[in-house]
Amino acid sequence: MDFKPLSGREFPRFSGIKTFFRLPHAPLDADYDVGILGVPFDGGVSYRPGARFAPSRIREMSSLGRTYHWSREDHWANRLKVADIGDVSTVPLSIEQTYKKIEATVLPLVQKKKKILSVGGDHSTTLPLLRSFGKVHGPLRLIHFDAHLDTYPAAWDCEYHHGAFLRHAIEEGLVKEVVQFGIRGPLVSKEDLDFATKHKFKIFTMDNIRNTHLNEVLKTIPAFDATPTYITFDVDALDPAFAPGTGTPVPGGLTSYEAQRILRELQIPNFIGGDVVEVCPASDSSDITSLFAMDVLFEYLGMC
Ligand SMILES: [Mn+2]
Repeated sequence: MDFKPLSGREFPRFSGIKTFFRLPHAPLDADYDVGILGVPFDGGVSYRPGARFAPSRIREMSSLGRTYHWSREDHWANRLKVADIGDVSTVPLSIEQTYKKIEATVLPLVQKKKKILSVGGDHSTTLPLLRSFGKVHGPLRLIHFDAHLDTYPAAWDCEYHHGAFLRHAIEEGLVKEVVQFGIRGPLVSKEDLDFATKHKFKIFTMDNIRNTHLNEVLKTIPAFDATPTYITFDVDALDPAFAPGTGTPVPGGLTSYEAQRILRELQIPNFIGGDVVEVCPASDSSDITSLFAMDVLFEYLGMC
């Protein structure tokens, strides 16, 4: 297997069987460096369902993906063996069973030192991914793009949902350091911030990002050391004008360009994996949210 994307100059980008970035679909045990994995599960959402359909739509839109990163001067397809490793088997009626299946699939890959980029699914799916990475590399640094803190308590007596993955990841000792981008109100109450304050999150709120010129904000991103680092990107970090296809939209978010600039600025010596979550194709317009999710994956490939 050559792990090269199908060339758009030989086979037009609307042709071919859809895989992430037109890469070969490889079995889990194939000899790739980076596996792109679909996680089609949305049983953890509190508002609009539909993220279970995101991996297939993002495969479709990633036909437009390219292989050379201009600002990083990096051609990932020449440097890495990357494959579409298919979808995790999920259980649409059970978050607990789905968590077990995600971890059973991903943990052995992480143990073999594979980098895994996952395509959700709702944000509840990040917890079993962090369990897999945290057990091998942890405790981790987490870079988290989101409108929401995702440190919330149980809802409807359900401990696990898409607004609680980060609280669990910290309580379980998987994550020791958090840097967030795109966070904004309104909150349910002032106490919503207590968990983030207690655990010393570094938060770039929307006000922090917009109060000065973007170039000045980028200079304040910390220089990261070699702590194993995972990035999770909830597309609701973007303003709904740029990412309407999402489960819990919040006005006043990042533009797609601001998000690209922040991602391009990140210098991560030990990037171990990442995910992009909460794309809801049924609420999207012209697939712009799926297209952006493809772009996040592209940025991750430049960091691998
Ligand atoms: Mn989230």
